[in-house]
Amino acid sequence: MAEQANLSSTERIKQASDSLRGTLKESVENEITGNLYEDDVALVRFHGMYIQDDRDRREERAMKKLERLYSFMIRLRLPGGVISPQQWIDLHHIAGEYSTGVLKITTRQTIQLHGVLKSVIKPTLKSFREANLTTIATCGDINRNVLCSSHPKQSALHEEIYEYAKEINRMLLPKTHAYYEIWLDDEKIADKKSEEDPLYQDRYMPRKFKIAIAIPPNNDVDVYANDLGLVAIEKNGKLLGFNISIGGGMSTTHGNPDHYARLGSVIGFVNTKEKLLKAVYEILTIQRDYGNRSDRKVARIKYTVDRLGLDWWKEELERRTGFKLEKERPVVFEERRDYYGWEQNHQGLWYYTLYVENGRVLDTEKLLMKTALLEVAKTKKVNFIFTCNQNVIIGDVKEEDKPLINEILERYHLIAHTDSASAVRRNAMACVALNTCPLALAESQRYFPSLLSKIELILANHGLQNEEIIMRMTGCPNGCSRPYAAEIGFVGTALGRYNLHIGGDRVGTRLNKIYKESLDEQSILSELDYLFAAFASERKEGEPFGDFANRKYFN
Ligand code: SRM
Ligand code: SF4
Repeated sequence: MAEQANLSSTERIKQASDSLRGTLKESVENEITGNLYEDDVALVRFHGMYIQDDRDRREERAMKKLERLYSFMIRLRLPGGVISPQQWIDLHHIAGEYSTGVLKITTRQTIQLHGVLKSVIKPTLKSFREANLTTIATCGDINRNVLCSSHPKQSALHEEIYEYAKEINRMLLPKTHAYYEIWLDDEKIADKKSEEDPLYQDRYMPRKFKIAIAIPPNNDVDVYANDLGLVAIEKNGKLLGFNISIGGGMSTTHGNPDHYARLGSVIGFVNTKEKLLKAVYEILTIQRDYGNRSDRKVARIKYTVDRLGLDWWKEELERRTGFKLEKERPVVFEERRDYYGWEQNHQGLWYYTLYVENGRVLDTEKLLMKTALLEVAKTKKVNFIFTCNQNVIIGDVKEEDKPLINEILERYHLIAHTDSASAVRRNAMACVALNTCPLALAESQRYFPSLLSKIELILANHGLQNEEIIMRMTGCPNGCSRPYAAEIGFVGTALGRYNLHIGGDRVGTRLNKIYKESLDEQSILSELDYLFAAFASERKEGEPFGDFANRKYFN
């Protein structure tokens, strides 16, 4: 078992928290500050929230001797990223009433609201409950939102696999009633026994835990970037089972090779639902028992996997489940993207994938995206599916309803907006970073669009404007837009400076490497100019940029 001495302070906070209650009730009622008591900052995450402050206003507030402008980011739990039209309508209004109003689609297929003041957390969460939505355990040391391939076009199995995502999600929820008591004013449950949590016990996981299910040939969920990845294996439309991978994770630390990004290692295959659920559960218990609880920087499963070895993991898993994993089945991923525009699925239903720049659904002078999507939702003839590329699919549209939905999308120029986005822009992602993320070293979502405009010109100069190169940016090395799994990654090191990574493959099965460090914009553009010139003249027939870069610069 993991060393129990030198527990990190977070471990002690969790253990002493009375099943994640801590002093959250008092913290929230304290009107003197917009912040929480220190220990509650860690605990509130288990309830789906982060305390943040407006970093753009720090200096001004400090000059006026005011405390930072605190507010909360709140994240929904939506396995597979699906919501109903009524839930969209509710979400639209909740966001408008209690947050900045922006519906932020995340890289893990869900929605975040920003700027929620402490005084309105409870009304926000109560409104979510009325909308049958929850934020439970979307953050914290626990299993997060379970991702599921969002493309109905790909497979008749999609619905079946989506049910797996929901079931895994349910199985790994915490047992505590704290959420209901603190935020929703439910009665305190007298029977403490009902809160006993054999999985999470009193200290939960050593660190966050992430699961994704991919349906080949599309790896839109970036399955190997997850602590636990499941790849559905089918034959002639029939589900045979799942390959299981462990040990994926993106975060690094600048200048510290002990903190690294890693893709998941495939450890085997299971052929029944019962075995799958058992294996998933026990992988969590192994990580719970052996993950590092002293140093949070090396507490993710990727480090436990490398420390103990894959053979040890397989044996331990076999011991806990009582069965052996079968040999993994061959898998071919051919792409990792969203299918923009209209697509029809095997049942004849229609799906419109809308391009949403960096996942931000809002109204601007140029584009009333939020208003348009509200009108779409009000037809009640669609469902919404969020993708892991920060887009939204307007889905399950019947043939006879398609003209109505299409007319709204046309009228609000959303079709033109999607069609006119360049090949690189459609494949690009940036994390949130400034002004809300406390960990940001550089800009990301506020800057990437303008950098992309300059990159588009360089690509066009080399005749590469139609290349679907996957580019991702983050404002720090934590990797929230999975930049290390991109063909080109920009990782913030300081304001206006980024490490340039190249050489990841198109489908998310090879990480990129650092090519140049801490470049400013001018240097980024001239390096890319040089790289694209070489790519245009030296690439092999059909070779994607990432493969070319890996072959030329790292082999
Ligand atoms: Fe992330 C922390 C935003 C996906 C790795 N991430 C944060 C925080 C909460 C900052 C903080 O700890 O205070 C960011 C909030 C910014 C804000 O203002 O909203 C944040 N992460 C995001 C989102 C919203 C980025 C986005 O633009 O979509 C994504 C929300 C996903 C979700 O719905 O749950 C998001 N974060 C990811 C991913 C991608 C993924 O999971 O596929 C990663 C890399 C994969 C991984 O986990 O290894 C990721 N976020 C991190 C880390 C590094 C974890 C580590 O192993 O060290 C942190 C920092 C931490 O946990 O200490 C972090
Ligand atoms: Fe914040 Fe860093 Fe994540 Fe970007 S990658 S949202 S800057 S933690």
